[in-house]
Amino acid sequence: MSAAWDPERRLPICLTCSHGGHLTEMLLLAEAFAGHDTFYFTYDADTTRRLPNAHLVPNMARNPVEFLKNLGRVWRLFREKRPGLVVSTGAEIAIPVVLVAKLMRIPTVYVECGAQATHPSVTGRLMYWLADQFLVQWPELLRVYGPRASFRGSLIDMDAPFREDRSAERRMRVTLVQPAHQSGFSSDQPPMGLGYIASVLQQRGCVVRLLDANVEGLDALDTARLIVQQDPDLVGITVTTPLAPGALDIVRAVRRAREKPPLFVAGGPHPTVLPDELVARDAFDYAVRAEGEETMGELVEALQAGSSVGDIEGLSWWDGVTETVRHNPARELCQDLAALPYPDWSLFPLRRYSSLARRNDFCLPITTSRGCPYQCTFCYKGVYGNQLRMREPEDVADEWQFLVERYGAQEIAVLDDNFTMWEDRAEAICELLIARGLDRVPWSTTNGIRVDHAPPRVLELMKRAGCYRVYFGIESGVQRVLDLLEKRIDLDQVRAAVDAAKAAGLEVGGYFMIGNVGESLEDMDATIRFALDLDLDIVQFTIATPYPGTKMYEQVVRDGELLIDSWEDLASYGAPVFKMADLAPEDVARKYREGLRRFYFSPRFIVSQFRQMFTWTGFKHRVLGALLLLKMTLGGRRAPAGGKAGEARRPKPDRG
Ligand code: B12
Ligand code: SF4
Repeated sequence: MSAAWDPERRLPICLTCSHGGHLTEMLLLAEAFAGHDTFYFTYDADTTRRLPNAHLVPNMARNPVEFLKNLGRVWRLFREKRPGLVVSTGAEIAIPVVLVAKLMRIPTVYVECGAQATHPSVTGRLMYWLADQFLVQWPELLRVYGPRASFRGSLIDMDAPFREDRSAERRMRVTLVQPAHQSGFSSDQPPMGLGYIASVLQQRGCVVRLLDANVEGLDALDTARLIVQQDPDLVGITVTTPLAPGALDIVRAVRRAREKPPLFVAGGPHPTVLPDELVARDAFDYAVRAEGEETMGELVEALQAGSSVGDIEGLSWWDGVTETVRHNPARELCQDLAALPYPDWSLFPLRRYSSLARRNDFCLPITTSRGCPYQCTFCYKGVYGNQLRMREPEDVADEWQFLVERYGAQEIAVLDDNFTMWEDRAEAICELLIARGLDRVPWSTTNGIRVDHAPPRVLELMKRAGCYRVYFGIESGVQRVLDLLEKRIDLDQVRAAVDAAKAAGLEVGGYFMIGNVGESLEDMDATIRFALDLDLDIVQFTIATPYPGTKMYEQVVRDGELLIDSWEDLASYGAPVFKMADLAPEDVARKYREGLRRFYFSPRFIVSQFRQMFTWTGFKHRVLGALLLLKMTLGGRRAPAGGKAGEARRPKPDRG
């Protein structure tokens, strides 16, 4: 650091970045220099426009005229502001800034937190040469980065090594992957489980990359090709049941391509319920069962130390000596959710996600609790269990604020199974959102809340705190079916909750299932009528689907017939996947389409959409939604030819 530097003295400081690719770092820098008068010099872009005190200039890439103009702009700016320090992250934009700073004898610091640490570009090298200090990690930042700090980069200035420098160490390279859905329809949302795992790995010194094959539209072979190119030491794949065949395809393709393949770890619902399906000599080396943070952390520590994995709770692994799958004892549920790091969204292609169920495309998720004490027969709860664990309101509001301020999230999706279960806590969270001005950012409870935990005062406060829509898990309009599903709600509670939410000014969405175990044709009709009679803005009908590990799955395997050829078929929204007693698959498919058609093609719904067409996202979502509905209601997917339940339990063999 320059001799003139005194952190106690209040200084004007110029922070420079290019298009906001370094936005996270720039905001962290501002935080690190809190107490000084910081201002930004950046390119004019969507991301940078949100920065406070920003001087926005046109992009000068390959434009010498703009380069010269920027020299003039910086000169005038610095004459006016007289900065005591210039700190830059982006290389190209920093060149005129640092040149002028040199002329004006202002100390300059170059902070590079990305790949340039190991592979500096030409402009990066020029910056190292120009700047007084060439830091890719900055001691000041330790305070705001927390434990991640010492791993985010390394010191380039070898003559004055920073004592936390880890650049010489061999760090484990990890690629985290979400496979693409190979069939069915699903909206694109960032996989939060991988976000948590990424943060845990970075805390342990790993270099983490993320590949969301789903949002990038990559099939198994292309995903494998990219993994081979990245050449990681370890690949972690998130696996729900329908993703299991695709995940295995990826692993086997990488294994075929590499003489010395990386280690493969599966995590998520499917490895939790059926680890034996994934762990094998030619497949995954490890399966992390249930919550993954602690287990994965201990696994990479053991791998880095070369020690045994035999004691790591929650882990299943391939034992090459006995050629068997070993299952270590289960791990206790995490009791201190506040101790978990926030998911690292900076690794995700955030601008690529989009969901028709949101108002804004740039929406980030949050979970404020884990677990659920209910036992609905269709719901898989192997990951988070029956014990409800709630985060403190302050902790929730802190992460919420972080998502809005650091990433610029335009909407928040609450993914909890039970956001309002403790009503006082939900109210306290809402109060904090209002107090911190976060009520300006719209949010919704996308995974549904229970109708028996939706009193008017909570709903009203949610609305005031920025919530625009609640979804309720209603499932059926027939009490007998609700009882069979062990939902533990009644139809009066449904009506009361929907009315209360509408009265609070919220949009209301209802989740319904058609073709449940024990349901008759009349029951399905009654459910559709019930859904139409409620004052709902959105409905989602799904065909009841038994996932392994649920009571419904046991019922179907015991008393009926699964009609699937592969686990992939369980991602279908349009085709029945089981046959049972009087429940004919053709009737279920017909009623499913009828429900959608009668709700979405009703004049009331169509008229209600007009006022939402006046924004670009609103218009786009409605056009895409209409196309999707046409596909689902007119075509639908034909029911699979069917195989025996026993055969269907195994995923398809590798398709090469
Ligand atoms: C949000 C959500 C979605 C979103 C986004 C999914 C996504 N890409 O992340 C959408 C709407 C797209 C969706 C779609 C589907 N979903 Co969904 N979804 C959820 C929900 C509500 C929250 C998921 C979440 O983010 N949780 C928070 C994160 C932190 O938890 P997590 O992902 O489980 O991750 C933890 C562990 O599993 C583990 N882990 C996860 N991945 C990895 C990877 C590694 C390497 C390691 C070590 C550990 C690890 O560590 C994480 C931290 O503890 C859950 C219910 C729930 N309570 O979890 C259902 C749930 C995951 N969905 C489910 C289902 C069935 C589906 C669909 C099949 C529905 C359909 N008919 O198409 C599709 C399949 C989509 C897919 N990617 O495979 C089931 C899964 C059952 C099963 N056996 O697979 C669940 C559990 C609902 C339920 N209770 O039955 N879903
Ligand atoms: S459906 Fe909802 S209430 Fe029922 S067990 Fe699952 S998370 Fe709990």
